[in-house]
Amino acid sequence: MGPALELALSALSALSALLLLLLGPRAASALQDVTAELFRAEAHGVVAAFGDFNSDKQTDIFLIRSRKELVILLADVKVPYFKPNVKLQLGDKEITSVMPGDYDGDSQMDVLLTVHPKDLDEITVIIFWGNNRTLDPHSFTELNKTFLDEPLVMENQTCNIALDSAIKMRVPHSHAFIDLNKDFTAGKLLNTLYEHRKCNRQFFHLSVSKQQYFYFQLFLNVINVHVSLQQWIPVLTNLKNGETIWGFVPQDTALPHSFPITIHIGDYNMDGFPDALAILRNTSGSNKQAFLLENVPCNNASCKSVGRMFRVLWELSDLNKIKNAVVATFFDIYEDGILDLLVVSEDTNAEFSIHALRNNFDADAYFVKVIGKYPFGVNQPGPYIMYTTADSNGYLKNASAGQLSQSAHFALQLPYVVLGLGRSANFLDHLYVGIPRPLGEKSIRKQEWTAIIPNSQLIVIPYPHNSPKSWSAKLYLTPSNIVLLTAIALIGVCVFILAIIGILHWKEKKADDREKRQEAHRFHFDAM
Ligand SMILES: [Ca+2]
Ligand SMILES: [Ca+2]
Ligand SMILES: [Ca+2]
Ligand SMILES: [Ca+2]
Repeated sequence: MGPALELALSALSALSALLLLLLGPRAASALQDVTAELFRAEAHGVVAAFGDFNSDKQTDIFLIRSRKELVILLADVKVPYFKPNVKLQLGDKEITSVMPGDYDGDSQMDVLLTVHPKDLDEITVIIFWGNNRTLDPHSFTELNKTFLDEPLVMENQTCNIALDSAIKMRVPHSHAFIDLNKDFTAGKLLNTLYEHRKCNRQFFHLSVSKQQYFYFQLFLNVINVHVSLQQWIPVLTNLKNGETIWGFVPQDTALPHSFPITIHIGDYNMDGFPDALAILRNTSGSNKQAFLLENVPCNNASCKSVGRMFRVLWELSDLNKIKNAVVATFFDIYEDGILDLLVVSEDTNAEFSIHALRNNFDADAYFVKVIGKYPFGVNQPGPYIMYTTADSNGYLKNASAGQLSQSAHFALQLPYVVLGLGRSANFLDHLYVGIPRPLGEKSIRKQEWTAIIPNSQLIVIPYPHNSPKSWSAKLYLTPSNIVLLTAIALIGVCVFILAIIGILHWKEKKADDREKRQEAHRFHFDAM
């Protein structure tokens, strides 16, 4: 019996070591280049927008190629994960931006393009109408008007100050359609050149100088319900890496093809604090590169009042390899709730390449992915999502975000919201979703769901709009890697223990048999 037990114990410890190896922090690089697996030969062009074009619940990618062609890469379950579907050529007009959405309310995704006609300093707008989950190159509407800047896509509202030509707007603008005053109702945040007060609660203005522009973009994306619009707070001050000093890319206002937004926001490590991806420029050279900015506790006087700041992760070799990056944004590759990275670089011939980097940071943290959309709907600007829950120490924790608050100038916002939950695997106590309400309507359009399972995907259908009580929600579970590994390990342990029990049982039986035989023998002997 002794040796068998010893054997079992040593095998168990070997197994637990193997488990630790499986479940413990992975030593591999934090980012993994998966460009070929995703795109094969299609990894060229500028990533211009995201949206589920064919309503199969998988987010598709909208590209601009050679400045004049729109290509939609549809997400697929087989390698390569993105395959070209729609291709549209626009003659001698250059495409400056792509805004997918349903512009006629037939639940088919349409595509709004801003285009830059030859010999003109302004832009025009063309909408291609979606039909049967594809685009007909002959079915489009061209607006009979030219604009100085790109439009902001939002819900229909009565107060359309954005279209009031008497008000001077910044060009390029960074207007947004987002809730700023905790009433779950997206309002318009416009950045004007001068102060204006015209509309009521649905309108906020902010006049920004050129220097504040970058901060403004950042601020808009990380905005939460407690923010005040009173002052600017530096959250990133150290841009020195050894001897090299990096800086933000100066804003290029020349239309077409400028990428004025150089910061995109996403919680890559799911700790509940939004991180950022930024394009920085080597101030002594000419290289532009994408850097991941981690949201960490503040450690200097300048950010004390907000308690948080950004720290640049300088040493990410897969990001550092991409030279002359022009756009870097978050995107959920494999739709598993973990935000990955897409980077666009420009070569010396002004050709653009796409790089896909899978996020392998072993954060051991949880998330909730929420999509607010109308039945059979498409990209929906305006929903506001917030959770409150208790963290593992019992402290109240909350996070919130607006869905599709910006659309112009390669805002590249995702058609859903991913909120990090940190390391606590508890159920979410409360999850609130609100949608914009018309001016004059008193009651807030907001609904609450309780006890949401972490690592799940929630599709909220706020319909009918004016009756939040009847809104429905569908919950999809996305088993994360760690859950899967735990399950495999558990089953392995069970099988192993069963085998040991079997062996021990068999040995015991054998010993019993021997004892019986000996006894029988003794009995015979005694009888003699
Ligand atoms: Ca799709
Ligand atoms: Ca439509
Ligand atoms: Ca974070
Ligand atoms: Ca992912």
